[in-house]
Amino acid sequence: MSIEKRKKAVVVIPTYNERENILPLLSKILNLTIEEEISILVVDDDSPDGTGAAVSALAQKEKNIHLLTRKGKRGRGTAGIDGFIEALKFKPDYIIEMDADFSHQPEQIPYLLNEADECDVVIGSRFVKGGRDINRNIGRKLITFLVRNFIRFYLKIPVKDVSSGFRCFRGDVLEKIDLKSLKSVGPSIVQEILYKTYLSGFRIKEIPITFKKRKAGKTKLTLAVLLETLSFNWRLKKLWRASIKKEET
Ligand SMILES: Nc1nc2c(ncn2[C@@H]2O[C@H](COP(=O)(O)OP(=O)(O)OP(=O)(O)O)[C@@H](O)[C@H]2O)c(=O)[nH]1
Ligand SMILES: [Mg+2]
Repeated sequence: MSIEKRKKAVVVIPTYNERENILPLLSKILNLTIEEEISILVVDDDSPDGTGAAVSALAQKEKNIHLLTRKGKRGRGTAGIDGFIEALKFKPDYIIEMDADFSHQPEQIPYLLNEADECDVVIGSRFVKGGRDINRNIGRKLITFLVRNFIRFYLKIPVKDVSSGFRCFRGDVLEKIDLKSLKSVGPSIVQEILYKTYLSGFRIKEIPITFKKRKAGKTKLTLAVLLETLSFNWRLKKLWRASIKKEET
């Protein structure tokens, strides 16, 4: 009788001051009933509120919890890149990324994994049929609407939710896109990876998710971060179109 090996999934969660959210979130993920063997990698930028210390204490007891602490290197973008590079060392079949603040529902991780054999990247989307964006104020919804349409039509990515940070990649996709070459420091990393995977010809699928307002703690999205994200997206077209064409010749 042959015993089939369980596939491996690593969930990468960037954190900065998420002390109130992180332990309940980790517990929910660990208690999911799924076929895959799941590990969680928290990428914490030495949060002053002790997020890293809380995760570190749990990691002593739970072998599937891992912590990457970065000192003096703030940024959602570089945290994502470093997290993916570290996650690839686990030789995973799948890598999932999600926020720590319960905007992304841990119960929906199995839906992402279910689709991951049919394509290369599965995006948890608010804007396909069945997707929802609830409890957020009208101002945030308006910003999301404007940013998403600007990026979608400017970069011409045929994806409805280009700023979704709840996604599942097949491990080999992230091996192939050369993570070290990515340039984003802030949240534009979400679009930079999406754009690069799209230009590289990977198959992308969107499935509906429910996105909610953060449960506790404060947003890190300031006006400065928003403007930096927009200006970086403006540069993305030149940056990656040119370099991918060069690789092909
Ligand atoms: N490691 C690290 N994580 C970060 C940094 N900035 C944000 N994050 C994390 O990235 C995720 C998304 O950040 P949020 O502040 O929730 O940004 P947002 O989702 O656009 O805004 P809100 O949900 O309204 O707060 C969260 O898990 C944050 O803790 C950072 O500089 N370093
Ligand atoms: Mg959030």
